[in-house]
Amino acid sequence: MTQTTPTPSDEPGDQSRRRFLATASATTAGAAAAPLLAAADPAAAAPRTAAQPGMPVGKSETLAREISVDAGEALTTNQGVRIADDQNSLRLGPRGPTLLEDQILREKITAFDHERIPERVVHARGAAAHGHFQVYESLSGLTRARFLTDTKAKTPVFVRFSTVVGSRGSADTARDVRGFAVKFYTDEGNYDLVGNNIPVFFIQDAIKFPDLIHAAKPEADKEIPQAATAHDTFWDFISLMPESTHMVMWAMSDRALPRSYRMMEGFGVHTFRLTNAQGTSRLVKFHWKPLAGVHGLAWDEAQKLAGKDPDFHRRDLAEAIEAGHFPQWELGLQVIEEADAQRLGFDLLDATKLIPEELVPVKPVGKLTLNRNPDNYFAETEQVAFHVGNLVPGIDVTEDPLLQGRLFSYLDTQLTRLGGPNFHEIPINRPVCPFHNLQRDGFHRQTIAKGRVNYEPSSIDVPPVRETPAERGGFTTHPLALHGEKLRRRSDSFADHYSQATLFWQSQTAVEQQHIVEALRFELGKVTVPEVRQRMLANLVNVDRTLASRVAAYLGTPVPPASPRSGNRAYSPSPALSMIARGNPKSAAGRKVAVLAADGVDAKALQAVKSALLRAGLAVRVLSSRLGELRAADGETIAIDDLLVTMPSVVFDAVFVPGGSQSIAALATQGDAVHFVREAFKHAKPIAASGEGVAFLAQAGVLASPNEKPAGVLTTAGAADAAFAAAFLADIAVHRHWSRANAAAIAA
Ligand code: HDE
Repeated sequence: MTQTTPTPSDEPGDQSRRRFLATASATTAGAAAAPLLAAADPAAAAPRTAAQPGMPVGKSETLAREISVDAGEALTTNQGVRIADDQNSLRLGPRGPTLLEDQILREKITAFDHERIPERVVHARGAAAHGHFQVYESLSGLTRARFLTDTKAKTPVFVRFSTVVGSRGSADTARDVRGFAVKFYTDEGNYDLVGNNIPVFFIQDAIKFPDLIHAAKPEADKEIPQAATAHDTFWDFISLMPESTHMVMWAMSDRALPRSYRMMEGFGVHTFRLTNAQGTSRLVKFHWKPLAGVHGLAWDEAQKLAGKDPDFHRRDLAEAIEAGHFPQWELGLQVIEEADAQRLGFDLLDATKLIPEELVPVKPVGKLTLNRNPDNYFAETEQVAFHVGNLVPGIDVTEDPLLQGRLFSYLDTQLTRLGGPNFHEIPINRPVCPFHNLQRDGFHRQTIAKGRVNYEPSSIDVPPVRETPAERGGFTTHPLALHGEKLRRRSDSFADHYSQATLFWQSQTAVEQQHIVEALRFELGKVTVPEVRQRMLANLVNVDRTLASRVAAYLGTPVPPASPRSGNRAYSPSPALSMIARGNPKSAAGRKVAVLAADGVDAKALQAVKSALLRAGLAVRVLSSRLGELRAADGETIAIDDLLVTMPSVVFDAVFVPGGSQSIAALATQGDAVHFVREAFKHAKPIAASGEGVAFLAQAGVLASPNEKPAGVLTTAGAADAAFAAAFLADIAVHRHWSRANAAAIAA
């Protein structure tokens, strides 16, 4: 081994370093912490950085050591032994080889080597939060689940949102389905509602799930592309699986580009069963309706966000909770008597079908509030284990062949992902009610079970473990008479693959239809195999001929004849399926607004709008070309929150440009500022400008002239007063002003 020449050190030596450390510990938090440590253990009061007795302190130690102070908890090994030196491994002489004997180094490196656990095979990238759920009125007529019957119960929950296809390090804003998994820690055990933000699924039978995911994930030879469905293998599979067409329509809509986890619906997807104390069973579909409304991003924006802020959704969730803007959803139920299920005209066991809300209304039954961010991503968000089989008495499954496969899959995957059968003992997965059984041992067992009896029945166990009859709260499966041959066959009632895809298409507004066409243009435009494109177009003809011809026009190909189909049920359009037509609460709370400013800004205008927005529960950031403070036209100083270059327009919902001739003259010379408003305009975002700010919008090409009034662009030559701020808030509540005629022509 070649020895390197020691770096000449300009350090004055060990003595002065010790003096530095002594001063640091006396003048920093260490001074306050020392008595506490001393009270617990006099030995702990010694500076943590002091060398072990007999161990010389080297001359080239790291800065980390120099700035460490004698505060906080003692650093120890996993055996609780205090560590005197966490900067140097043990070696033979200061320049000699490291000794294998160094148990501290080995323990630390070994732990590090094993930090990663297998990521989820799907839904690998997620973000989560804690909160609670409370039912509005007792649902005892429907279910005996206590968290749905006891109106006083504030059931703790942990909710994990996710993308499906991308790996753990992929971007949040990929075009994808979002997972919406809720763990209810009820006093009768954990109940998991493991849903998505799209109410139907791509496939009908679990046996096709590995194929679907293989096709959607990066292609097997080059592992390209990451977190994207726009590639040959996905569309090859989809084009050959007509049952996927309905969900594909959703995935091509703005539902697959949520503005925020806080602004998307959730669905249990499958039909489940609710059973009451009398044993009556009814079929149910679960919905989550966000109180902040359902809103999406523009596709161009989503792609740019993937580079500029790949953590956009997880940051948004964490920041909203930190700011006290707690995300909330209502739990909604669509309840169907078993006898009525036959009359719907489709099969409720088919996960590619939804029940239009106009046919069976969604009844709001309770509220979910997320109010606490996790303390540790790995311990909570990564280690949480959801399972559709985590059921409580009063909620049961149906024979949906997709759901049946899931009942096997979740526990199975978690055995590997979490390293053995005891992951229910990990704090985030533990029930909050007592749990006790005769399962024993295995990797990572935490519980120390007492006594010699680990079987049942037993006459020597005092008190013995016992079952709980249904009437006292034990879980029972709803009894069902099922008859049939053993076979591999799909029910004929699952055969209609297009009627609900047509329903979805026809329920969208013109703008939303255009976005679907553009999404298909992008996705199929990335497909390199012409036959796959043709097959997809032939399927789209079955959805709607105009849709197929609009996509075909972009692909430069004639519309092929329709692919074969079976079944054709007519539906009336369902406004509830449209993000726009369904209507949204007229509130701008929880949105994020940028203010563009430079020295000489009109402070009055800036402050008037800013304080009105803050009062309405929005986040406001003042952006400039540098950090520090701005000197306003009237001499006031205004704190700058962020640099223009670090916070581009895509991370905001709206932008305000206050006047002030010097400020506007400066902004006009800054490409970042000009690009900011052009891009916000292109993405249909609300824009407001006052005074000289109006001319800036015209210079940037957002307005053809200062007098033009495109949708969602609010201007005033006069004062930015309370009425102006109120009008801006109303524009923000609309979210996006898609009707802007010339937005697509804007180069940004
Ligand atoms: Fe999942 N799914 N899934 N899935 N799923 C997983 O479980 C699976 C399906 C959903 O935040 C995995 O622990 C099969 C539908 C969510 O931790 C795995 C089938 C719906 C999450 C699995 C489906 C979902 C998962 C991966 C077809 C909406 C993330 C790691 C039969 C109702 C949960 C894990 C979290 C995760 C299997 C279909 C939702 C492999 C076999 C339909 C939200 O077990």
